[in-house]
Amino acid sequence: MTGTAILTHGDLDGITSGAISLLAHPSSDVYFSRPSQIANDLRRVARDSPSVVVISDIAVNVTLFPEILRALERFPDSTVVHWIDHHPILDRQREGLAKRVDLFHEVGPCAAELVYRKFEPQLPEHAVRLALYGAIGDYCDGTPFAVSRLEDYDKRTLYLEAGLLVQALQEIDYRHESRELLRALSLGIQPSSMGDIVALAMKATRIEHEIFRYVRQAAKKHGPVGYVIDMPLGGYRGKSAKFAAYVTDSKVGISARSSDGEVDMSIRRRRAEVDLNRALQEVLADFDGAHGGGHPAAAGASMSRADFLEFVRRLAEYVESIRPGSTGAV
Ligand SMILES: [Mn+2]
Repeated sequence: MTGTAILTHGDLDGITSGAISLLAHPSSDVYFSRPSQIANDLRRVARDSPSVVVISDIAVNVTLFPEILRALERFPDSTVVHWIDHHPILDRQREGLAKRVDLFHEVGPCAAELVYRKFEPQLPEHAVRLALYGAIGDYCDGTPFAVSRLEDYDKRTLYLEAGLLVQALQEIDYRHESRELLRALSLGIQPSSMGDIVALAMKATRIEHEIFRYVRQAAKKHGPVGYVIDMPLGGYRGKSAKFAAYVTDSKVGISARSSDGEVDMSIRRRRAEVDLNRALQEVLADFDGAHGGGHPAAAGASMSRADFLEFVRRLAEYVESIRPGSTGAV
């Protein structure tokens, strides 16, 4: 089999990463995945014995790590597996992964920047714009690469184009429509020329303003943590977590949604040095069946609904214990 496969995340950084990988490996099969699903998805892709697999913007989940390694073993030795990511990773997992995959990992840049740098010699000129959209989408636009490449254009225009994508993605079904978007981006079509994307971006922006008003009156506060739970509208999780921090004048904001006795949340920090990924590793260890993680400034978690308020209390304690100048290292 000589086919190639791309597995990437469904957010803007993931979509642009996938679009750049597609430019480097034309006519690949494209799949959207996520940390909790990557082992299953790899097992499925391994059945086709592809010659090349590119995995991008998928964090390595600590609990599922052995399953990921087992899934990777199913590929023939001849399959080249690229794993390109920017989420924090433990040393022993980095070593374990690197035994089977070509691992390109840095914390700081977005995944799209890394995919671009990895495949740059094979890429057309417009791919750099996709890397910059990914960087803007993931708040990773301060890297030396992003700063210098933004200067090659009028960066205000790039922010508009990236902003249209960020907003439209709030309203897009990520499996179906995102695949079309990924292909359109790889073809070099600009977001401002995609009528449906522009319309969705405007709709999402109006909804976002409504959500801000809602969070302002509904958010609750516990110490340095502001939170909102079960907003009348789904989605907009990262944005409403930020709003919850701001409107309660807190260092950390949470936007949570409960269903079937479980609660799932996005967590963001505001003017705080706390490393949210590290905070979650510490705090979640005490809650049965809870899991979560992500980046220092943006993370997610899920747990039993019954544990939510206790989790907020414990997280508040943790945030209060962080001294200025430290990030939570022990
Ligand atoms: Mn990312």
